Amino acid sequence: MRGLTGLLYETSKLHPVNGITYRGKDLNEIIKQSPRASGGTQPTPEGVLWLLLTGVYPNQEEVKTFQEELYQRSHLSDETETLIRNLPEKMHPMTKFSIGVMSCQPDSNFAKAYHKGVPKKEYWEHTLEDSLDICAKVIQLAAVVYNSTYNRGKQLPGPDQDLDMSANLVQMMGFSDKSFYDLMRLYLVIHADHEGGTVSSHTAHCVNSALSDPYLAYSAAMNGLAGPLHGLANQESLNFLLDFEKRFGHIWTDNDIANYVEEILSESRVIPGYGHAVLRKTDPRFIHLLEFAEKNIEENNLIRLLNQCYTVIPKILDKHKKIKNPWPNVDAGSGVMLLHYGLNHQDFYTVLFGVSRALGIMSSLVWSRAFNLPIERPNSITLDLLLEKVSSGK
Ligand code: CMX
Repeated sequence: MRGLTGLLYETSKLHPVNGITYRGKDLNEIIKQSPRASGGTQPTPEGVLWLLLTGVYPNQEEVKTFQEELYQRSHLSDETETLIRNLPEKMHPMTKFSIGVMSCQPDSNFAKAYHKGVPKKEYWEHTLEDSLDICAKVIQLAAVVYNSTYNRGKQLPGPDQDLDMSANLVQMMGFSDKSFYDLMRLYLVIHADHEGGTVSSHTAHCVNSALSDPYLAYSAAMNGLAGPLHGLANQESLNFLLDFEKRFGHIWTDNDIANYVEEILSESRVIPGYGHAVLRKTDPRFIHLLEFAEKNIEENNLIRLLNQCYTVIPKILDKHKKIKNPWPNVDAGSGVMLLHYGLNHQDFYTVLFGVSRALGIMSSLVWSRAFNLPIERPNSITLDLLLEKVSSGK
């Protein structure tokens, strides 16, 4: 279905060269114009959620009230916390996260309203309630998943209502560097949405089109995001760099990178963090991360390697004609930044992607219900019928 337009998706649009726009605004503009947290250098996810939902930027007063509102909605039940804490330690954090979302589903406002028989034209209001709850709760869910997996037994701060979502998440996971708050703000803002055809957004759209409530839709989306060709690529990309570092240490050449890449390609494996189904140029989100690193992170071997890979790898991939986009996507760089601040559990990275993607997916579901979009049901065909059609030329 590559290139086939078949979805109405209100909140964002991806341009093959210029990258993503949220409500018609590109990331450069959003990063400049969206309200900042006090003392921070980056826009807050709360402001971007407002933008995705309404199409306009909130002012400082509105974003403050919205932050308070989301804080009030962020509480997790004891049952959910206990359930996550009791999941097997070895279970992947994305699986725990998805289960955590499902365990909140009995609180779905939409499901209750539907079973009471509210009229169709009110569906969007109940979807909005659930969507705001989910965007608020994922911060706490992510922190509980992280702490119950990697910080067992440690006393850590609870949520602080004076902090924005990003700072709260970082603090609840046991980090206190203010520059990490800013990285998390940038991270949550740039991963929030990538139009409707991504595996995660499309899955949510499809599941919700059956009037499954937003919890069911979002959890399903997270199971798609957990795939290595989609959101898991961020952990794979860091592993790719760390494996290189293990082999070559801190002294390496462009040729070493080229040989390493060719070796992976010869085993029919992909180079994580490179390529894209729609983008045909470097992902602007990757550039934003590099710019953040340039301003805030002292150069180290991994940053040097990341930058040099950006010079060497596209030239190699470009020689493999089947690869339509040799340029890096957002997942190529995010792991190096997170590692710099001490977040060294790669398995957790996709959960952060999922937290961010809640903002776009949830805003979009509200609009899908407001537009009263129908159940999604494309046609399919069997191989025999397909062969028949091809041979008859019809
Ligand atoms: N390394 C090696 N081969 C690659 C490649 C890469 N980075 N990118 C594409 N290819 C290959 C594909 O596997 C495909 O090979 P086959 O025909 O043998 O199956 C061929 O090139 C054509 O693919 P394409 O049309 O260029 O790309 P697709 O739209 O099929 O796939 C994507 C897009 C992202 C899945 C692919 O580029 C990829 O696997 N990249 C690495 C994983 C990654 O970074 N994913 C994250 C994407 C962003 C996100 O969703 O988070």
